[in-house]
Amino acid sequence: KTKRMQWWDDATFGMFIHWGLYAVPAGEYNGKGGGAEWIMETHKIPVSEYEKFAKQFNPQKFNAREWVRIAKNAGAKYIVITSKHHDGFSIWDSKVTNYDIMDATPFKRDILKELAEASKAEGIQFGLYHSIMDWHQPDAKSKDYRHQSTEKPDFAKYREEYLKPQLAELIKKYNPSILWFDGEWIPEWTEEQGKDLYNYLRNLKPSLVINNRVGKGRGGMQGMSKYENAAGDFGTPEQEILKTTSQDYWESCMTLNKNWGFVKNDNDWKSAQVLIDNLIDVTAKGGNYLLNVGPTAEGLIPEPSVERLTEMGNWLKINKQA
Ligand code: FUL
Repeated sequence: KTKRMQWWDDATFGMFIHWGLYAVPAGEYNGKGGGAEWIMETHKIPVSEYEKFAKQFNPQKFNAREWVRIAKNAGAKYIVITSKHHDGFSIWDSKVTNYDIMDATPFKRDILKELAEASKAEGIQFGLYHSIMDWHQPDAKSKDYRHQSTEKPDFAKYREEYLKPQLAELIKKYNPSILWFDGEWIPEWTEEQGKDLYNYLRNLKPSLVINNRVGKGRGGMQGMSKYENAAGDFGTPEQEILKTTSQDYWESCMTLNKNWGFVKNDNDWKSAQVLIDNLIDVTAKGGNYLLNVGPTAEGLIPEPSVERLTEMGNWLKINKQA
């Protein structure tokens, strides 16, 4: 166990936020259901069509301070928000692309700046989820997801001239405590590239905490390293909790209903009791619990999510854990 990881290890509970253009279709395209943050792929929506959601993204009810307070009130010690999901859209003022919140939407407010400032003010650690896979950048097109175009992608160019500059920008502008990678399973990405990226980022900010999906080390949804010295600081079991205690750092990420991104018809909420039991289970086994909310295109965290998070916070307060 290292000093750098101490705060993260102690934190135990975090709030995940999946928010982007996919909140506009909200799980339905051309009258057909299916897909949340994956909707672009699920319905094979062409890039030029998907881009149109940007013009409709105008979340006037977004209040960064409110969101951070919801996390804090739940007893969460950190938040992790999607700076860029697989759809490739950047929810901050990026100088590397025009496919971002300032240039492509009527909203024109830097979401990450507002959230980073609110987190700092409320004493909450700020983290960013960033997808390596990118369905929008022509050079990033993976051979596993190339139905949408006939271009000849140059993945190394994307990595060096787009992915890395964006990450450097994020570190410089918003000083995140955590970088949470994903979309590493595409064949173009290798463990070696993961290690290189990990070192590059730690060099820019030595105290950074980075998940294991920066490399190819995770073994399935259980998310723990499948080999020695895999890149990254912690394992990422998804929608499940380890069966036994582990000495390795790990964090179980989970949805409150069925989906990560907002889906208007998803009312399949876990009960507060189940969520509290999960938190106890994870904590007892030495892990962290990263519980997800999927805000709406208006900028609101759905009420059923807020209710459950509030109940968790109340339980933690009664038990003097928060
Ligand atoms: C997965 C992604 O593909 C999902 O969209 C989500 O972000 C989840 C946390 O990780 O691998």
